Amino acid sequence: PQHDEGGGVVLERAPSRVQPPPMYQVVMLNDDYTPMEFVVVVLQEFFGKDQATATQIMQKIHFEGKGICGVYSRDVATTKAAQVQDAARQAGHPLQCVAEPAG
Ligand code: TYC
Repeated sequence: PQHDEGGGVVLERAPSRVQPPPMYQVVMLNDDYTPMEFVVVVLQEFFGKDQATATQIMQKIHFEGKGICGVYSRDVATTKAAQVQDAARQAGHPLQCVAEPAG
């Protein structure tokens, strides 16, 4: 609080020292064995994509080798990558999913 000429109190906001958390992208890698339909379902169930968007992302991964499924805080990104790999192993697929610093 600072006092102005008239003796009143002027409240000024201090510059915020709070920084947004560093973001991590969840990247899925292509392979020759995981069914396309499994990848589309994963993108819907774990990353909240609609069917059309999930299909586009799956095709990008299939043709370009990898693709970004979503961008999150580090905790959320690493958890999602682990959950996807768990689901893939349970289903017997070699799908690889990793979290890495975004940007
Ligand atoms: N290449 C796989 C196939 O032809 C499909 C696929 C897409 C696999 C994306 C993994 O992250 C992936 N069945």
